[in-house]
Amino acid sequence: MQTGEHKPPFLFLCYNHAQIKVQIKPEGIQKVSNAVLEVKNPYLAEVIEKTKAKNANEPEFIQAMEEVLSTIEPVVDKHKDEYQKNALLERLVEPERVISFRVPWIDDKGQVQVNRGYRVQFNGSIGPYKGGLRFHPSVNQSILKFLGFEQIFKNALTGLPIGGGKGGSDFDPKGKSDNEVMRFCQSFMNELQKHIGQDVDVPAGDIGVGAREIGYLFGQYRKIRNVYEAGVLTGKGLEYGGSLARKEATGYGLMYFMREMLKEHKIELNGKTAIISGSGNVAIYAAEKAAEYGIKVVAMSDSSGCVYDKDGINIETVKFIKEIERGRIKEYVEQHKGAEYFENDGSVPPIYKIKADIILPCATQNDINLETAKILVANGAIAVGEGANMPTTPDAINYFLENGVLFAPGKAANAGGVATSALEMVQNSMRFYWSYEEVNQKLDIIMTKIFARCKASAYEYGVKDNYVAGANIAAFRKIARAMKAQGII
Ligand code: NDP
Ligand code: 2IT
Repeated sequence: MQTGEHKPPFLFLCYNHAQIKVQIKPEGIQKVSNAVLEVKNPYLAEVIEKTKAKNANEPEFIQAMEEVLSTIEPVVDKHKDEYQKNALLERLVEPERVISFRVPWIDDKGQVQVNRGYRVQFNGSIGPYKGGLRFHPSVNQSILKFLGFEQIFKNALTGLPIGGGKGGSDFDPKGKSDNEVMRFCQSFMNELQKHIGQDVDVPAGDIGVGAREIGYLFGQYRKIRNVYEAGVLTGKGLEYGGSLARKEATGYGLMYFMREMLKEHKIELNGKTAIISGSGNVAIYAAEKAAEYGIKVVAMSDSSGCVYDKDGINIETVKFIKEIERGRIKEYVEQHKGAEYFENDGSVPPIYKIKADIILPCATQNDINLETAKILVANGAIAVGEGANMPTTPDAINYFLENGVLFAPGKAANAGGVATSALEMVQNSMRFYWSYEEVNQKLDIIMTKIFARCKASAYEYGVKDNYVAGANIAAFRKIARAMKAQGII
């Protein structure tokens, strides 16, 4: 990997609006081992093949499973007989429980609507199932199984006692009134409450689920169960059991991880440029912390398009549009006349054609494919930090690693959100609150340690600087030990 400040020479302009320059490959960058590797261990190869066959209609789950399993081969090599005898990998890829249920609700016109709700309780070996709820029309079992699977490893990396789970619905909160959202959340909780509890399973937010939805869900849980069990959900409002700094935690945590990773490679954050896909909870607070570190965030997006502001995105404007008005990112240009808006056209999202040093995908899965990765590398990207879950396809990750781009995998880099959720649970159990500074400092320490774990495991297993493998190995070793200790269950 490179040492010293990264100052690549630039060749030519290639994108009309954004002064994009193509970079000559800097000296000193060496090839890093790939993220998704060809597996030689026969037991591991067999588990991967059988899992693919058994879940053939779940492409996102297969993608997440294959990435993890292919990178833990050196650990499996060491423990092959033990894992095989106990079917440890076969048990790891099978959720402990998948719950799917009907969610009927009445819209503002009096019409009954029906959505499908889910909770995937994937692995509870190191603590109560923990993970967000996603409300988005694309939600299906494959997506929630990939998210639940990722969550097992992410939660293990935090060092806190939380197992892995995920849930959600194909309900689309966009364009719905507050009352419709409330009625949906109440109906969703009517069923979900049978399966959760502060020591059982603790949901939180994700795409489409923020403070408003958590409030309605918590209210219905309290009404049905007649108990003030604050720790049953996280991401709550500050008035009723929420934690200071939870809202900021995923985005800030991402930047703490990036700070550590770039420091390791002797690269200054100050003075760099960044693009951040998405403009939701994770993107907004990643942008805020990036600006604090002296990084100029030049573009942000939503699912319709992106805004480019060469002077740096004004994050207060984005917060107002997104958090207060629930509007679209294109409204940004009405308030910042120098800024430009580019609509998606179905090919490479326009945000990824804008030149920047640091790339922070904070929207959704499989946002950056190989074609996009090639553009980003050609435009001189130094580092990618996944604020979203699995925003980069495996071939794109490999391309980044092969081209010396530092890569921070989501399950490590975006773990600050769930880690702070666990800190919210701690405060709920104590019936006491920490100050903003206390929570934020704990978050910083947790993210710093996560980076150290990824680095140490990558080094120990001969894949130095490959933090994808490092994160998977560090997390897997802990989960494997916990599963083994608890017998065949
Ligand atoms: P929000 O709902 O707050 O924001 C989501 C953002 O991503 C919006 O800008 C949205 O645009 C965009 N987006 C969503 N779906 C798509 C899509 N299919 N194509 C393009 N853009 C899309 O969610 P979060 O910020 O909470 O979550 C963002 C990512 O971070 C997700 O991958 C989530 O799993 C992950 N994450 C979240 C954590 C948290 O604490 N919230 C913790 C760790 C990871 P639009 O409004 O147009 O839909
Ligand atoms: O993907 C994630 O880690 C989250 N959406 C946060 C989960 C949580 O329980 O806070």
